Amino acid sequence: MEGLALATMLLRRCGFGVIDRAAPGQAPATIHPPAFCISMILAELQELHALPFFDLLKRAHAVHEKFWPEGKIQLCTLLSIKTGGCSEDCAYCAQSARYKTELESHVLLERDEVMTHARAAKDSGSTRFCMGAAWRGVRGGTPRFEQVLAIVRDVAALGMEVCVTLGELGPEEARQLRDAGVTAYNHNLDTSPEHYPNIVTTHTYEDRLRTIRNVQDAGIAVCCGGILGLSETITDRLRLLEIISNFNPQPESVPINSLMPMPGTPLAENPQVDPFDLVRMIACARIAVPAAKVRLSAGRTRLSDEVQALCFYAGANSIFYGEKLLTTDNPEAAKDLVLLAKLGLQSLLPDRSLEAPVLDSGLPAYPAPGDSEECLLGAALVLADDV
Ligand code: SAM
Ligand code: DTB
Ligand code: SF4
Repeated sequence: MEGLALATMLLRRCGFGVIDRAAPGQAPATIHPPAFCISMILAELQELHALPFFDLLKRAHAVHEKFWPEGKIQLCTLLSIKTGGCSEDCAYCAQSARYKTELESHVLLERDEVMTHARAAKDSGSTRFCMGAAWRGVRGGTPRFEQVLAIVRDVAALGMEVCVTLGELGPEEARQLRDAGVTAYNHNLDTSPEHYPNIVTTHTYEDRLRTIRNVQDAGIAVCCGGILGLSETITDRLRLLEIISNFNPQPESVPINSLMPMPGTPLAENPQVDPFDLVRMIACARIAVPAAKVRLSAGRTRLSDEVQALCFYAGANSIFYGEKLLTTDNPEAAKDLVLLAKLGLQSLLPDRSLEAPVLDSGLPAYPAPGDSEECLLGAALVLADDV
């Protein structure tokens, strides 16, 4: 890492913001109460992750109590507005056109159909409506992007928070989405930069970071997280958190997905992640990005109520709610309501005025401002492959 970048990371502290530094290559001697940390480096995260389970949980819960109202969980509903036929080769994804999966593809849904789902989500108590499209990215001026903008305007008018995940975006597309009423843009980094090329070869980590920068610049809240179970190491998981923790501005939410193994994809036979490792990841995310909502995302159908309760204690304060994710199953809404009631948890109210986290102007933006022309070119090159 460049000296300046490292110095920046070390400086990005708030509150009592000081860490006892050890010699290069060694873990710091002490970590001050993590609630005061705004950005973290790998060594700190490794030290946290290695703590005895309950010590880590206690630390994470203390951070949670400082930053978030106790007992509130955000309920988000997902809808796949364009399914399958994607040009990309993400090894976990059933929507890639490169794998022979059992998925039924569909073109971009009509506005009315999306609105029926959005109203139902609102009526069921969901406060955020997240729309996903199996595209490498979108380009302004195309009919399908115009259709997405029209859908966003209508959903926003319902008073729900509106999140979209459409793949790669240029600066202009990001601005148009913001003007249409998008409150958050989901773009996951999924794993470490080191492991990413083992999972995806059709776009790069840099491409992902550039889109995130464009979203930040447009003043849209960034939702950025990852997936556990991609044959990654613990270091890969913590590198992901290190990078997200050093975003400037930091993300508004961090989804932690567990791989849903999809028949036909290269990762179809990957084993389930140890639930204790999932809880540890949630706890580290809570400490690394204290002001972000940490979303316990894909994979809840394979978790017991007790493990989910541990995740909430460790700092998860958002879930996908409703029986479907994009293409896979999620717990029944009624089952989730019973669980939340048992735990005394209530729904977090929607915040349509959701202000994107602001840039700390005393420090460099991160991801670094990219070359927007390159970004648009990148999108234009491959969009034609999506069906
Ligand atoms: N195409 C866009 C993109 O890649 O950003 C948006 C849709 S993509 C399906 C959104 C996210 O869903 C991925 O980044 C990944 O984190 C998650 N995801 C996809 N398939 C998954 C699976 N089988 N298990 C867990 N998470 C998955
Ligand atoms: C995120 O991090 N998880 C959601 C949402 N963002 C778009 C997607 C999960 C997808 C799980 C697999 C599927 O349903 O296809
Ligand atoms: Fe799936 Fe998104 Fe990758 Fe396409 S870009 S294969 S939809 S994760």
